[in-house]
Amino acid sequence: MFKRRTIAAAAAGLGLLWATSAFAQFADRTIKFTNGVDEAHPVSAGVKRMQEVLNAKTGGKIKINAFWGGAAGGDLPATQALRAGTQEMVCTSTSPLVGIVKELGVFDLPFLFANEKEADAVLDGPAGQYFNKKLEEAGVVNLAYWENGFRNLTNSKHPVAKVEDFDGVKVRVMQNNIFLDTFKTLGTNAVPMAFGEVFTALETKTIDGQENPFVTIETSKFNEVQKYLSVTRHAYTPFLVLYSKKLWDQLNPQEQAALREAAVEGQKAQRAANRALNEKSLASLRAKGMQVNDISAAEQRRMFEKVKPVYDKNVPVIGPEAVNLVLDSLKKARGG
Ligand code: TK8
Repeated sequence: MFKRRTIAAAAAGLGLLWATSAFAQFADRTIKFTNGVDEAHPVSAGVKRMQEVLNAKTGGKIKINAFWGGAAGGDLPATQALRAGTQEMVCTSTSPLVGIVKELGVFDLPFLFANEKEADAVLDGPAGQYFNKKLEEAGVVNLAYWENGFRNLTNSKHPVAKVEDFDGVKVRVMQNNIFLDTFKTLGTNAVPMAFGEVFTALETKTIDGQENPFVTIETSKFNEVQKYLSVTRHAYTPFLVLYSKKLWDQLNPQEQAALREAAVEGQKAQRAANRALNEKSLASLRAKGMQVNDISAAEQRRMFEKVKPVYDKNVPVIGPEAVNLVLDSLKKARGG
């Protein structure tokens, strides 16, 4: 009996030794990860998957500590914290980052992508790599492109179903000049504002409307303070999963590989969850009392015609290199 126990203890000891040495290249790390969306948003499915992969790859040594709903501040200040090396990770829309990487503005051009397949083809191909390089030069490493989704307008004033209906509606836009231009050109009174202030501004009627994907509208409960939803699908602004370059450079290659792999696995889970939820969110917003206005293809074309000057004005600001790269990828994706 005694002998058996000794053997068992010795075996357990060996196991422990093996486990320790198997993950010896990983330091114990807790990574701060922030974002603006609620925990109910599929970004959390992505983070959950990331953590599973990290557990398997690092024996649980790398842990993600996620802060939801802007609890740890907005995406732009977080991105600046990454650049300074005082925070590890943020999941952010590209749009508030155009002051850091102007080329990202291409994703703000209205009606650029028609569907998720086109977005994936651009983001997961050479164009995506191009933006990753620009981001890295600016002090942040993009581990993967996740999905926010196609953006749609909501407001509390009146139904918006055609171009003329935008007139005079006070709409919050992201802190981004192309969005500001687009919504001014459509006739709204556009106001740039950080995401964290939107719910209260809608509630107090400081603004009439905002624009975001169905899933974000529902998980951020905007339906509680918004009556009308217009299926405009006017932009697809990707989520970036960023890591501080300063802190990234302090990781060893195994740690970097584990994090990259986790973010890419997370991407699959996050996109799948987001896409599965998109139509459900629309149905649920309807069930919760929102009045939904579909935008006909003809009306969407009229909107596109109206915002064409936004392209003329902003393509030189974004830079033709980035724009052409994305347009070429799109052409390929469309089989042209
Ligand atoms: C969430 C934001 C948000 C974005 C916005 O952190 O600001 O409207 O669409 O979803 O990235």
